[in-house]
Amino acid sequence: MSENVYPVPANVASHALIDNDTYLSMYKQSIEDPNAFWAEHGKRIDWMKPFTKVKNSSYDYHNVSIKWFEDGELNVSANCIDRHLESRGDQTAIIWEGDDPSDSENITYKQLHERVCKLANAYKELGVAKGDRVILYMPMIPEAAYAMLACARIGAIHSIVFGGFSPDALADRINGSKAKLVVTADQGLRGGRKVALKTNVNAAFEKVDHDAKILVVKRTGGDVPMTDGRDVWYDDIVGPASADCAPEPMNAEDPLFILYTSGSTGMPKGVVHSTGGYLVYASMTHQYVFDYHDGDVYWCTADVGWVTGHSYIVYGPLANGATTVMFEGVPTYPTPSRFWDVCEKHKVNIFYTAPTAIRSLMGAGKEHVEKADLSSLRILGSVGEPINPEAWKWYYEVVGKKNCPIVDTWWQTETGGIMITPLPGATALKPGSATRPFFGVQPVMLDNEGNEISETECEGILCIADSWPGQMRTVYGDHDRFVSTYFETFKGYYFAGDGARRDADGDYWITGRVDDVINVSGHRMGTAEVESALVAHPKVSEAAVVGYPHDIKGQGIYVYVTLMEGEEETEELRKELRNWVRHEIGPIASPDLIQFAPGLPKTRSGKIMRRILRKIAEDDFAALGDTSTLADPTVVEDLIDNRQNRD
Ligand code: 6R9
Repeated sequence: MSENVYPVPANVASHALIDNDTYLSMYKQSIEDPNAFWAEHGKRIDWMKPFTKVKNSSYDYHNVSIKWFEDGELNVSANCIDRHLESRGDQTAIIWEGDDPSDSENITYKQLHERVCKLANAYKELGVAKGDRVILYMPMIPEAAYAMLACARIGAIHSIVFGGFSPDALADRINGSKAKLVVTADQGLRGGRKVALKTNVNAAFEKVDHDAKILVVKRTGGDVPMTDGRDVWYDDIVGPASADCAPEPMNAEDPLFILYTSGSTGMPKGVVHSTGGYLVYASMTHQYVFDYHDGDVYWCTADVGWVTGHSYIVYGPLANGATTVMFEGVPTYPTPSRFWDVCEKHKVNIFYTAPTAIRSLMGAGKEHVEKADLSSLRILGSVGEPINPEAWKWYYEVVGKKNCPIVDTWWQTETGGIMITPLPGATALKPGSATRPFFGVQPVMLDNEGNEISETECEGILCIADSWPGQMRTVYGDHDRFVSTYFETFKGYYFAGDGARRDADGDYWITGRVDDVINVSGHRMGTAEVESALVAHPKVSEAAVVGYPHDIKGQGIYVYVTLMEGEEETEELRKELRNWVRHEIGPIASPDLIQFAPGLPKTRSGKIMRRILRKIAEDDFAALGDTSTLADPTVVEDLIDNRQNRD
């Protein structure tokens, strides 16, 4: 094992904010006396009314309640903008890098202030008030960040829907949150191709069940239909708006945003994040995990449609007065050198991306990396799925030239911020391990019966024993679902849905989901969602969806479908089903492999045995395990004979 441990590089250790002794003593205090620890660190942000209470949480299944800093008042946009104006008003807050390499813009904190205030006033003019919901369906342009911060400024709650989701998925979220306003662009631009955002919003509005307005940023100038009285061009209303807008004082526990995410059952849940605890946690993790120093240029390649974009493109970095890069394009356009060209162009010091991107760029060859001057890089980060050691080593050696630590950060939409991670100046690295908990985070390993495993070295289900400030507070409109999803399976713990291994040093290795959630290119998807889209097709009688190992995406989507009586199994129909799912959910849910299955393996009580389907999808049918409870064992032979993923 020892040859696979990478000590903290000396050049990083000598300047790092946190060394190992500091980590150990701060961690100890954060667990032994969370009230004292967070009372101190809660002051890292500005409060309009200081808090007097710190932690007030219960994981008791009958009474789950999570509150932090509950009597404090603050405003997130004031923390991300106003408080930096005096000291760094002319510093770049956002470096925007367009899809086209010749398109970029630096936005200072002063400019950010003016643009956010004007937009906040435009929101008010459109009838949006404190507590109202605003849906953002945006490309990666600076207006996406303005739109988030302007909501925070007036106390409106934003809910971002990733631009790759379909009109149906968008309509569900507009209706589910009863949003008053949708902010979008005429079209997005990714990899030289146009994304029909406004057209999708128009289609979604055919299903929207209440009155709402649409604010449209002109990005491409493409011809898009506008409806009088409902649709407004951004420049028409924001241009003349006043740049004076006082930030609304918000209670620490007021919701800042809702973000829909997939779970193992039913439709996506609206994860609700708070104002105070969330910002304290996002900003603190951003500073320490990335060892952020004043003046550093920091780039997180995520989309703002995912939680990573919320916490680590916008809220965490801006609360810290950082310079944050926002990238509109894709890693391979116009060439597979794009990421590295952008690092060179903006002299990026800290770079945070997903293993799926690393794997695909690794496949393109190291000459694309070596062309660029990457000497500015100091810290590398990974998020979204376990990083396989091969990709880790390539990232470390080819991109980081063996002197940039990789922080492999494990966390979730629900956790608001990073939970298990190395700290650059404190933690020895092991390729594939997220290593140790962040301050205030108490991971525990449980066996299948829910007993805590006391041995250090073990494998089990990863749960968290107590609350941390960034934790989600509820499922929007459905607190019971919050309780049953996260606190019922293992009473007294937050159940994350992941399995893990803990090694003899106490370092954590995340092994993947233990529920029916799959992770495709770092995007979370409930198999139930894809199944329900499939069975909505008139020719499908039954469907089962599982993940299978995929070289680039991490996991691919493997679909078993049973057709209605008399329907023919054709290539044509495969294509049709693939398009159907793209249309129902969005391109990210597009099935990779579709197997027609006259029968699915079921127990006598009618439950689909996914374990078997997973094995067949993995092309590992020699190890099917116990099949004695199958109602009809012959279906398995047919499934094996017709499997789609063979070597
Ligand atoms: C931030 C984010 C959460 C799920 C999570 C886990 C997987 C994320 C990981 C990781 C291993 C890492 N995951 N980071 N697995 N190592 N460093 O990705 O949020 O979209 O909600 O996904 O992603 O399975 O449970 P989200």
